[in-house]
Amino acid sequence: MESLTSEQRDQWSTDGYLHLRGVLSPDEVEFFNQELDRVRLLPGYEPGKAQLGHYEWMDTSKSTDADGFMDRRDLLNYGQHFLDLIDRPGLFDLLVDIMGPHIMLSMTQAIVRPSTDTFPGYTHTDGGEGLREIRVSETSPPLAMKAMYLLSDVAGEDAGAFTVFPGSHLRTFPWRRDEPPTPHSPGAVQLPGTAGDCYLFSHSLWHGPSPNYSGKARKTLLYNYAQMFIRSYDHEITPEVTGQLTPRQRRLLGDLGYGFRPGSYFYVPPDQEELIYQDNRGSSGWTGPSIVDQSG
Ligand SMILES: O=C(O)CCC(=O)C(=O)O
Repeated sequence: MESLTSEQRDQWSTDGYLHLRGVLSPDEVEFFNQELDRVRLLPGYEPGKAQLGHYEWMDTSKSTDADGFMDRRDLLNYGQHFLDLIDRPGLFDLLVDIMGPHIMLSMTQAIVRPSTDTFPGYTHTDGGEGLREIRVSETSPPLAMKAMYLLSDVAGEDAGAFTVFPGSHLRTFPWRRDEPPTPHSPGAVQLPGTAGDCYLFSHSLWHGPSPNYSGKARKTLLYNYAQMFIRSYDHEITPEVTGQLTPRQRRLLGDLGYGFRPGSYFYVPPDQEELIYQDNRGSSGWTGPSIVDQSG
């Protein structure tokens, strides 16, 4: 399997994120952009009137504006190509190099951030207030992290950039509920990017979208991973998707190879490392080039 270069390892440890360039090919970027336009018209989990961070099953068939806001969860049933991204060759190797092999997929999400002057951006850690207070050391694998695939070019200030506070995953961050940090608070870095790039970042890193005044929507796909004992925030594997998954993908979705028993996930199954480290290239249908060219 591929592993981080020493430069990438240093950046991950110090900054809490990596910017990988050209992970998706231009054809794949176009394809996934069209997929997001298609998925938007299908019912699915979207934010509604539920508590912050909770999603409701919505009939979205009337939301035809392809550049309007979308925050869709549970992508795996929308097609094989969403399954294939679970352990994208090349990228997944780096993820395992960062997290170790005892992991599972914890969430999938597609976000469209429209150009608008009504959204000021949003800055947070993932995993909520709990994980915000837990900062593993720079020599430890993270408890949880995200791969965020950029499907749009992002250039300039306040164009919907992924915005980070480098190193904030390691230190006490001065946040107040009544005056939360913003994409313009001291230390914020708006990351420009090209469609096809992927950002890897720790859940403990303060981050979020900048406002988007660019005149065009910014689209992304997000795949989250967690140490297996943390488990998934999404649904269990559904009958529709199980048949199309490789053994490694099944394991990443929480199939331990036996029926659940109290204590399952406490220890990983004995074949965990064998499954995670195996090269699935042939079986996932992947035919593209291997990545990775990373720069800060
Ligand atoms: O939309 C973005 O730029 C960031 C998304 C985000 O903050 C998240 O996935 O936690």
